[in-house]
Amino acid sequence: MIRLHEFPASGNCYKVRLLFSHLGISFESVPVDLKGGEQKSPEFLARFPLGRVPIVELDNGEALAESNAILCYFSGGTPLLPADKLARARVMQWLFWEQYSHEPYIAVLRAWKKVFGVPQGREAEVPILEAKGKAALSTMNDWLSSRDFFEGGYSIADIALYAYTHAAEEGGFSLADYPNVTAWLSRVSRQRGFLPLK
Ligand SMILES: N[C@@H](CCC(=O)N[C@@H](CS)C(=O)NCC(=O)O)C(=O)O
Repeated sequence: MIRLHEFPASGNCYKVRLLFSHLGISFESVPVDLKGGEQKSPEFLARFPLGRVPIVELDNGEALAESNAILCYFSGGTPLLPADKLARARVMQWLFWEQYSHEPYIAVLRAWKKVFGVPQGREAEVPILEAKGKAALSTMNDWLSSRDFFEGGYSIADIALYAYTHAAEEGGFSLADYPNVTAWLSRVSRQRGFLPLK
């Protein structure tokens, strides 16, 4: 049985649960106590050196970290990761963009405001993250003005971007300002196997 090491409130872990549910992949959930720092314990790091969740352990004992790499691994050979070279690269484009230009702002603000609190001494970063998160939502809104999904049909690009976008209001963003994004969120929530973050 595949084991998913995860933290329930994490959008990065939610991506993997969404994918597994869509594809009908069974797994065992292994909770990791992020608030207690379990992911940085010597025992955890000895097994999973990247020290973050999600991590999947495969049936053969191999482990894989990084949410979007996990999405790629399990979606290979399915319509969620197109076979066409350009379409596949465009899906990757959005996966990389999500990690560099979206998640570091929208997910971090949500984590600070909703889960862990703003770390002491980092309050001045909040307006910067807000501005960069809004820029990311605008980029998505523009791209979605002429498309139903990020690349062709429903793909892992949509799963990766859905995870933190749909929860952006928990980080203080107003999704009503991005109508193409809210319409897309609704389309994603109607896909097979959809399940809420919690
Ligand atoms: N780029 C990684 C980010 C993983 C990540 O930041 N995970 C968070 C939970 S959402 C975590 O484990 N945080 C604990 C820590 O950084 O010590 C991915 O997409 O999987």
